[in-house]
Amino acid sequence: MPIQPFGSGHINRTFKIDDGDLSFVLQRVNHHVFRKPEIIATNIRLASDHLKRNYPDYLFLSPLPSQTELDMVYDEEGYPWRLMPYFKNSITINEVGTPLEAYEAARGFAQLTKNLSGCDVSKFKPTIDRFHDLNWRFEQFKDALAGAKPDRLERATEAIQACQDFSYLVDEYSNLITDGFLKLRVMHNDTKINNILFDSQSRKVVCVIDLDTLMPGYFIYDLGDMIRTFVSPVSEEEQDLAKIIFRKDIYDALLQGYLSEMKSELSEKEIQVIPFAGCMMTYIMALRFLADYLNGDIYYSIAYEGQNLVRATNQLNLLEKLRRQL
Ligand code: GN1
Ligand code: MG
Repeated sequence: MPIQPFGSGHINRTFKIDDGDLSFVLQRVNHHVFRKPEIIATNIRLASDHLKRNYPDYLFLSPLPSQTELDMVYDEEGYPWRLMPYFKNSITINEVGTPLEAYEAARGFAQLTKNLSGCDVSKFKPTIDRFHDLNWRFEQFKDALAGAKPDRLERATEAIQACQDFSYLVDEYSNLITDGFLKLRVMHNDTKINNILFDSQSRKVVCVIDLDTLMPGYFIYDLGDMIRTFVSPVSEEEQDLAKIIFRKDIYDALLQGYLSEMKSELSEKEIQVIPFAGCMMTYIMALRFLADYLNGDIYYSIAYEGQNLVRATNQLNLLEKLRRQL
């Protein structure tokens, strides 16, 4: 049975299996990152039950049960594995090409949040604690700075300075959370463009994928990560900073698609913080990539030396451009 590496995730290991007419996606969950993988399974189960009851036609990607009816099977090293269906004629993209793609993808993520709005959010547990808590990520960045080797500090001087210059966003975030008007919802929490499956012909959304971080959160996390990954024509891997631009038509289409599902769910005050969402999520990724570079690349997988610094620099450049526009 042919098995080959698949996808572009930074954390789990993913394979595609072809078995005659049928294909599957096999995934080894990184239990160093997801310390309690069973929480992933429970959250997905809760969401899936709710969706089956209330939106039977909605396509939600649950793992296939094992022979013993388990969602995940552990290997001798303690890694959980799971199997998912692979949809023929479906594709993922790493950059948004057209406003229609932005509209469709944003609508897809928004529909998930909307369809889950009737769930009891208190039953969902965090699969990673304080995942998008900007205060926490800034603390981790400071710890990484304190423990970094001199050569890495030296190479990252500019990026470190930029991260410090943008730290007023941490205060804005804290104030927002303290104000308490952001509603806690069940969010996807990893809404980058390549976590949407498109039909290769119609370019309509088939379903959202990568549900590891389906857990309580605020809408700014999902909308912000879409802004972060949709508006620029190049991905977070791009080294040529001149290619990073803010595409207003894509931004507008993204918001239209998102609000076509979520407008009725959001309060006036929530709508007002939409521009902050994109900046906050871009900043959090800059901090996370830079902290990982300073820590010696222990979290995100890298293909070449210095890749996490490249990613951080890319995100800081995007952040500057977002700040000018939003
Ligand atoms: C990680 O592994 P992947 O590519 O699904 C990360 C996300 C980041 C993303 C940046 C659990 O996602 O938070 O936005 O990289 N996931 C985790 O590409 O840390
Ligand atoms: Mg992910």
